[in-house]
This record gives sequence, structure tokens and C-alpha cells, in this order.
Amino acid sequence: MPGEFEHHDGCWIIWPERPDNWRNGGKPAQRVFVQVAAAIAEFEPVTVVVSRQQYRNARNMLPDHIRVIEMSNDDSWMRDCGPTFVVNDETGEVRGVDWSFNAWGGLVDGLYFPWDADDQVAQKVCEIERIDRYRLDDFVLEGGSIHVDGEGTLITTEECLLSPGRNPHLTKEEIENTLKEYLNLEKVIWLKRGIYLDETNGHVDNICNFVRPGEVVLAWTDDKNDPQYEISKEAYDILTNETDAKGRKLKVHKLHVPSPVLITKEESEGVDAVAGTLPRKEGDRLAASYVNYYTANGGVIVPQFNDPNDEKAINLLKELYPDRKVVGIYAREILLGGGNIHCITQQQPSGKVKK
Ligand code: KQY
Repeated sequence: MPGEFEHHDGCWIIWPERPDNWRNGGKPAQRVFVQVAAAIAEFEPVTVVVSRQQYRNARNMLPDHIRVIEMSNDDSWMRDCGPTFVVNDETGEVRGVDWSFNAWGGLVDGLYFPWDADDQVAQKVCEIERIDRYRLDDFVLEGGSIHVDGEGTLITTEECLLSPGRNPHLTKEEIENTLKEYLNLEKVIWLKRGIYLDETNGHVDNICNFVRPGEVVLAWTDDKNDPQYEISKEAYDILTNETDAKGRKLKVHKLHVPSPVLITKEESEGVDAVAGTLPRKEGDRLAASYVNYYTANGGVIVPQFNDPNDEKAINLLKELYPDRKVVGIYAREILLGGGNIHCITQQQPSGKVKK
């Protein structure tokens, strides 16, 4: 599995519409998805998947150079239900890994029901791209719960991968071995937890990301009274005491989170209440973090929250990615749906052979 910072053939996104997750029938979120798609399309081809009901609207709102494809779906998190692409280093052949998807915890603590259309998204994407796939019927995983360095190291969290709603029939060692087998890894680094109150059971993509092999960014706060402090400190201690698959010590860059982002009354009232879907209550804290940026071929697309730390995040990412253009997008509307820029995007690597 290549690192996200390696070359992509394109990026896949699913259009948001469900009114029990997105306020005001998804209209505000759709406008932000258009901005994200257009920003990424500056750097690589973008495909947006959309339901039959929303096809005309999405086609109308998205720029012409973005490919729009009708496909059934349950919500808009391509990172999590789409295929994880792997590349054969000798032949350059790309294949998809099609994990089972159960909406972040199935009947234990999943976020909506049903999720069968989402579970078929990976297969459909692979068919459209004429890419062979490995289907795992007995292994639940979302793409946002793992990050790799493309050189044999994977980072994840125990909070997510050992959660009772995913693979309770497997031990930690068995989970690690499955990841190693399908993604060709030598080392799995286990952080304990993800961002405070992250509804995905602590996806790693919101707290830690590889900038390049040997270097990561970690979501951070200096506020010792914030529950996030203890979580980030614990992750920092693990990362700074670990080595990667190649035996390197990791360089850890602290990327400060914004001040707590809370759902307003108006925002809460814009979401339909539906049994089986996580409610959006006024005052609830959202899992805001800048680590959930998307790394495109020549760019970095980073969420902004109208917070003093927005600019600091942009500046740090400019330093860390000197050859890419860093583009900020006000992403509160995506965060209100429980995710962020990284969660809505799945990169499709090119089949370039590594030297
Ligand atoms: O990967 C993500 N952060 C997706 C979150 C899904 C939230 C569904 N309400």
C-alpha cells in the first residue's frame, strides 16, 4: 500500500445528501464538497459518486472537468467504504482491497443503518476502474482507520481496531497479521486512542498522518485541562519511542488542534432525527483537527475552522510540504457531519513501479 503522499491517478468522493446526518438536506455540505472536489481537481482527476436522486443536482453544482458517476450509497465517506488500493512494486499492477464495511461499528455502535450500499462501493469503484480486488467478508475495516508510509509501516489506534463493533472474533495479533498480509507490511504501530469524542472510535487519520517515511504530524494541544491533551501526549510518547519498518526513529511534528468546536442550536435543528442514526445535539463537541488534510499530487487540502490555529496549521504544512501548494477550505459543514476532508476522499494510486 503506497503512502498517500505518493503519486495518484485520481481521487474519489461521494456526494453528501442524507438529512439525518447533514443539516438542511445536505445543501451547506454540498457546497463545501464542491470546493474540496474543485481544489483537489487542480492537482489530480476527481470522480464524484452520487445517488440517482441527486445526480442532476451534483452534476449541475460540480465543475465540468470533475467526473460524476451515479452509484447507490448510504453516505459520503469514500475513505472508509471505498477500496484501499495496493500496488505491485514489480509490475505496477494496482488492485483494490475491499474490506467489510459496517458503518463504524455495526449494530454495536454503528452510526447509521443500513450500510449495505456503502459496503458495495469498493467493488463498484474497482469494476469501473477495471481493477481486480481482494474481498474480505470477515474483516471489518475503514480506510480512515489506517495510515501507511509506503515502506512497510502502518499506524492505527487500538480504540478503533479493537472496538467491539468491528472484529470482536479476532485478537490484536490476528488483526495485525491480516493487515500485514493484505497491505504487505512489516510493522504496525498501535496508538491507543484517536481524537477526543471522534465518533469513528478514534480513526487514526484525524490524529496522526505520515508526511513522508520517517515523519509524522500529530494532533496536539498545550491545554492540559483539555481531555485531548492526555490523548495526544500518550500518542506522542508512543511515536517518539517507536521505530518504523526500516528501523528509523520517527520525527513527530505537533499540529495544534483548534479550540473546541461545538454544535449550535441552529445546526442541531437542521438535522432530521432518525432512529439508528447518531443524533447531532446542540453543544456536542466535534472532533476538529487539521491532521485530517488530504495530500494530492501537488497540493495539500487542509480544513479550516475560523480559528487562530488555522493559519498556524497552514504554515506548518507549507514547511513540511515545500513542493506542494497548501490550500485551506472552511470545513465546518463537513465536521458537522462527523468527519473531515480526509474522510471524504480516497486516493487512487498510479501503478508506478518503485525504484
Ligand atoms: O471517517 C470519518 N471520520 C467518517 C465519519 C462518519 C460519520 C458519519 N456520521
